[in-house]
Amino acid sequence: MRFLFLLLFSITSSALYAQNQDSIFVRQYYDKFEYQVPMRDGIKLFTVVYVPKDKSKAYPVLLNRTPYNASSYTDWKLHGHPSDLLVKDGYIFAFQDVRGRYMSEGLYDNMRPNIPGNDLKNKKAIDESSDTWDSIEWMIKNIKSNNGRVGMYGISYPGFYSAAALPDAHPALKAVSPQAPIADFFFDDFHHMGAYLLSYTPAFAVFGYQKKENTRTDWFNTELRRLFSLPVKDAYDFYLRLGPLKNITEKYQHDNFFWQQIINHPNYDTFWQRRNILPHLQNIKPAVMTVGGWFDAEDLYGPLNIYKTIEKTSPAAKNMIVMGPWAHGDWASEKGKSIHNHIYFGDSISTFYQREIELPFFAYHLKDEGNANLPEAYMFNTGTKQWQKFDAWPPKELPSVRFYFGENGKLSLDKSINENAIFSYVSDPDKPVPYTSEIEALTFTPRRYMSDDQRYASRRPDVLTFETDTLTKDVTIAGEILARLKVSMTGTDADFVVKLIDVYPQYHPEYEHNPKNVTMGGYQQLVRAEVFRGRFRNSFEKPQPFVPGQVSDVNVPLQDVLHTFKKGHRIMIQIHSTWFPYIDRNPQKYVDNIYKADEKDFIKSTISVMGTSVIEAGGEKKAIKGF
Ligand code: PG9
Repeated sequence: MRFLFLLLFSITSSALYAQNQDSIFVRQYYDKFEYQVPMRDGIKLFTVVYVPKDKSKAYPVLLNRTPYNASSYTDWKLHGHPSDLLVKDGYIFAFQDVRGRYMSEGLYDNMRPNIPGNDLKNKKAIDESSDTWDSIEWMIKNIKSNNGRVGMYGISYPGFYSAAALPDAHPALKAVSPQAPIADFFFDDFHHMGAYLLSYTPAFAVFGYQKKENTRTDWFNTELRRLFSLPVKDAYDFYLRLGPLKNITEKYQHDNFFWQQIINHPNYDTFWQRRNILPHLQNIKPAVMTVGGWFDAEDLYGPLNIYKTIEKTSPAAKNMIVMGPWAHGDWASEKGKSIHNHIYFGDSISTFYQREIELPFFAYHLKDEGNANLPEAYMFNTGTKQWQKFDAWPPKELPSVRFYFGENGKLSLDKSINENAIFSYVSDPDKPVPYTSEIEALTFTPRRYMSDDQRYASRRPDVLTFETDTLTKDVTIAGEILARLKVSMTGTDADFVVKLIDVYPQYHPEYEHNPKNVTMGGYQQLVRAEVFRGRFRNSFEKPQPFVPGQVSDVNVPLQDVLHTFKKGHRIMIQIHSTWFPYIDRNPQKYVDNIYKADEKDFIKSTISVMGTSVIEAGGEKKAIKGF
């Protein structure tokens, strides 16, 4: 029987899926049900449930809560979840439209604030945790052949809903895997360190309108997807001609409730603070496996900080992290060769993760199968292209590195070169530094740039570029990175983009998997980049202008890395003040609200970075003010 099962699975699993139809395998081995599950306040949440036909045993429930239409999960390939290995292993799969989305009742709220506690009597105190608690309680009682245990998983926004189930979790919730989870929209997705992600603007159509009735199809597909409907092939040109953000409000988003919230809360005020899930991740009981991609342009802050927060608040929790050489959600689908942009990392890395990491995690915690002998941190080194296991992240045993800037673009490791040096550039918002080496159209979200070639930027006069001599031995950076910049300017506001780059030797061979035939000799691979909106240098809640000519501290935290710069390569640091159209342009003249700035507020500014600046890379960074 099992052989037949396997044979059939291998045949059917490669079968072409009829769009929006259950796969042949699912129809063969699962029964499908649809429910409207009642919440404590009477609102009903639409839940699609697949139950194995084999009734000889009980199964755990694997729940995925989503704003992306549970009805469309029937083809099993939206977000690539669940993996075929989990489907073959046998679970009760539940997909639920969160409150206010598609077939579920109620109103939608982005990153709905968590209300601490779980007061079953207070019918008004609802949040994503209480909706999950009520859903689990109902499923355990009403879905036949469940074994009384529930797991959760989800990528991106569904990753947030998994994490949002952790505070005051239902006792049957035993294993949760937030994957590329959003933690806080002021640091994930729509903003990075306070700067608005202009490249996200089309995405507001999906999150800024309430549906009028329960529906299985997108209600924002009509006149609401205004930007999406434009024939724009060059987003840099389109957004530059569009001008200040206030023109987006007037032309495209005047009736979008989420856009109005964004532009009316330009600082990290209680509107955003209440939507941050991190402070609520206390006293966590379920096992947690957070998953992320080192090249995830959407949610990198989320997975790293959800893992670290639980590590600090719940030392007794089984809490682990997996970070692979992936863009957003890539681990859920297998393309054979694992390639990001032009860089080849190996074969079948997603399958390895699904088979050796995700499957054992759920089998152990939900079925008492196997031993889930998984490390605390299962991390892929993007330089050696090998998996590494750590018993802590960031690792304590690896030395950290300090970078200092010198004359003639010199970058030195661990010793200051010239503290009196001053490095200046003219930042012109009318000629912003592109964020990518290629022409990109309008996107739902940008993805490719995270390992992109930086030669287009290093040859610009408004990009400070520092580079080590050729390395005589491997240099590994494992952990957090903090750029402690000392800066001055002629303007009164500025953004700072800091990039860590792996410079390949001239003789580097071409990769066989390089469809665009990019010259890899001398390639400047982006390892990590981050922007910091300088007005928030002392506080994200209370921004401050700069005083022209006065030296100020701007501490720019870059997200973690695990990367070995190989002998024969060089290490490069770039610093600049525009990154377009990935982020909006800082007018560089301080205004209270950049979303309402006028054309006349945009000025050139001569920006200077002092030789006393230093970049600390690897290990754990000391906490900095404002965080
Ligand atoms: N975190 C991703 C996202 C959220 C909102 C807008 C655009 C992208 C995601 O859920 O895919």
